[in-house]
Amino acid sequence: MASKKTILKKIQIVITNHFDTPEAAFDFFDKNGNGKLNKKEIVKLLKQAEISGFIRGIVSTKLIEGYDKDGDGYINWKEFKAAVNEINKSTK
Ligand SMILES: [Ca+2]
Ligand SMILES: [Ca+2]
Repeated sequence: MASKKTILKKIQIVITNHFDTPEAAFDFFDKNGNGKLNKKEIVKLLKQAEISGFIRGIVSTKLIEGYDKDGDGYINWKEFKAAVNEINKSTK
């Protein structure tokens, strides 16, 4: 199974290589435009990041658990930005 670091690296690549800014990535994956990413939208991001379909479900759950600071079950822009910063640090 892919390590956490490999997964985060792939997410980072999608965000940095396919979008000009993290804002653009967030807006793109926020398909219903409600200003937060739900599990389904995060799974789409993971698909784009070429994370194996077998682990997308569990990885999206872990990401929400790890980065959903206000505990509403969604990743809002502030939480997404913090996650991106953390990922950038951890993959250096
Ligand atoms: Ca959304
Ligand atoms: Ca949240």
